[in-house]
Amino acid sequence: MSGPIVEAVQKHPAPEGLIYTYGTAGFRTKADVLDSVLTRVGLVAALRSRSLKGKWIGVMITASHNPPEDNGVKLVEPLGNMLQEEWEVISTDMANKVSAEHVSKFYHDIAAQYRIDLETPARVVVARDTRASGARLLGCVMDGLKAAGAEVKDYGFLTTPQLHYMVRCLNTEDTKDAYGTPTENGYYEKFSHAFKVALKGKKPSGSLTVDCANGVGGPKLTELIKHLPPKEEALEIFVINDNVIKPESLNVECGADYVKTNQRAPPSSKAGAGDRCCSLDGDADRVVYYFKDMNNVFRLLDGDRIATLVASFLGDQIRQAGLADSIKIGVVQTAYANGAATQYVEQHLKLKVDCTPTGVKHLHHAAEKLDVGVYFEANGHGTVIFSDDTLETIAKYEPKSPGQKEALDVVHACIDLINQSVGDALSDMLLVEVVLAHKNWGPQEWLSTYTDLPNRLLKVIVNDRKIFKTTDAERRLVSPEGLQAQIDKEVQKVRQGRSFARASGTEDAVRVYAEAATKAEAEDLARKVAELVK
Ligand code: 16G
Ligand code: ZN
Repeated sequence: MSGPIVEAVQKHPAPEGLIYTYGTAGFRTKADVLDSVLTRVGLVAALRSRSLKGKWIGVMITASHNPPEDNGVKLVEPLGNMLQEEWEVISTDMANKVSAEHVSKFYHDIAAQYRIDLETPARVVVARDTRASGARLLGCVMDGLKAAGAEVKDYGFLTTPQLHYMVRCLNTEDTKDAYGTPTENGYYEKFSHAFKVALKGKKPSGSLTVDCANGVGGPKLTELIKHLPPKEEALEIFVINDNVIKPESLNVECGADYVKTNQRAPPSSKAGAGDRCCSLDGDADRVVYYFKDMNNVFRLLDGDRIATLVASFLGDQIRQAGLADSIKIGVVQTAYANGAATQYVEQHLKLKVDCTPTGVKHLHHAAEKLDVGVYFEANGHGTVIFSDDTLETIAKYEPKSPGQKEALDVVHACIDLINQSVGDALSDMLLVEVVLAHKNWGPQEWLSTYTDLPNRLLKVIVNDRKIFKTTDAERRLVSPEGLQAQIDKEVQKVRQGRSFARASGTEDAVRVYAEAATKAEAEDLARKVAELVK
């Protein structure tokens, strides 16, 4: 067998004995064993586009918060969503075909099975983060795309959410759902304009220090700032950890994952007590806030806090606009959400909470079923999505007073400000700033809304993590048999106890989470459950 596909695949041979999986965030591993995967992903992207009659499909080359020597790739569906599950399986199968002949045969088999006309145009958008391996891996994807005869738009460096934005814009251009102009400038214009309108002349207090994890978010934020209103009128932003010239510094002692995991600010941060700070991750799809309180104690405002802040604000604005009867807000969390956050949403905000398994796609799907779905993982991944019916209700609504109109204007601006295609650290950050400005809050007021239950997260290395099977949004184990009953027994021994164990989707380990009324009880519970899991 020969032909362009066989040739492209032969150029990037698969390492022996490795098995790849398209996991919760695509393929992700050490960059030096990814060449063959990237070429095969190019082929799958072209097939996926053809299966959707030539709609644009996105390919993002990134390993997010992973160390600099890692890399990865994920595919983006036409409206900016994560890849459909069926195609995750196809991607995994394709990545594990070793010989070029098998790859080519599988390519044609999939085309036959899904009745994909290989003459249909295939359109694919690619972008990458700032990792040193990115250029080489881009070449591997390109070889796959070229071999499959796809039309390619290469945007160079983008944040992951910017790539999702481009895909959605390209597929909605010239339709009634047009999302924006598919250029970097279009992105900055859209979000900066919405920010200005949403602020309604209010000025966020103090300044904001943004740690960019030495990743692609740094230069992109610097660009965005050029489009924002001048600092005298709106927000003063200090950009730190934006060194992309030294790719080995990516995510090292900085970034959202470092801050959330270590519960401390990046050592490079010079922010003083009470100064508002936030950290993006390596591809800028995650954000967490934090500050030092008056006693110089580090205080984290994580994804749970962003969700509660935003849900309460949107709830207020929708009520003030007179739309509370027709639009219901819901919050989607995972089992990692702090019990105090869940209680605050249910009992104080009186909103519905759904719990889903870990991973953005699960939260996104659950949020799609709501009028307004506010979804965030505690680690800072998240966004807000508005259903089509809700958008129509809002568009048609005629306010009955100046107060209603004012609130309605804010809701409109928030819809534009929130990246509807995927969680976007830059857009989420601007949204938080808008809410704080409207509430006239600093980080301390935000923190005071509720008190987190002390908690502990442990990573347990086990022989075979696949035996850990869960139910009830990962909150209960069904296998190994009997283990859940033992965990329940330990949970009952502490006050306000809650604990669960689940196999990680990104590492070869089981994660154990525990929370309780006191730090000592939470830590003790986590340790006991970890012992049971071992
Ligand atoms: C991936 C997920 C993230 C999730 C994390 C959990 C996406 C884009 N990313 O990074 O949402 O929190 O996995 O990792 O879905 P774990 O399974 O190792 O705990
Ligand atoms: Zn990320």
